[in-house]
Amino acid sequence: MSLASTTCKLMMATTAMALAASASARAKDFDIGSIHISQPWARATPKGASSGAAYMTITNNGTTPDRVSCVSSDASEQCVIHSMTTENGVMKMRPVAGGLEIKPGQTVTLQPSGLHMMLEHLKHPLTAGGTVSAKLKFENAGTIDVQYPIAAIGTAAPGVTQGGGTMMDSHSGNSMQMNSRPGDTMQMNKP
Ligand SMILES: [Cu+2]
Repeated sequence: MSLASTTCKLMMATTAMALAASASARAKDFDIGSIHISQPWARATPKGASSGAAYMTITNNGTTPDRVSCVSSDASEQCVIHSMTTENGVMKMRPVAGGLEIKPGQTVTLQPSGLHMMLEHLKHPLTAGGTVSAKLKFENAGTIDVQYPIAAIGTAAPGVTQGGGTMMDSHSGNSMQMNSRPGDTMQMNKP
């Protein structure tokens, strides 16, 4: 767990930018049954990282709750949906037991510092410009393969045009909600 959590801390570095960026959806959307998946993306991993993360927005347009879990990924030996919480100023993540519930009419967003798909035991680094494929299983809607375009390590969100802007390189850690206490793990925000 320690290796994975280190990766998560690194990923949180750009949370503020991810939230601030209006991500234009260049990624392909996916539909299965009454489930709609938009903005799938993954973050490139630094050399030697044992795990990476992927994100997306899931909407349940149906009338019954559904539960999603990650079955497998082509880039890692394991794929698990994690939740992330703050306990005493320290971020902790744990597997979402029994699948992530999406209620009728609900939209759930997996994003840095929140719910995410953890790609554990990477077979190879996640390289910017590439794609990760993962198999998701919805209890009701069924199973679907989703492609996650890989954004650069310092990137906030997919499809955000660089346009010469360098906001993604800034480390405005103070704008992170959970980065309130000096010395806590959130200070480790430089990849
Ligand atoms: Cu995780």
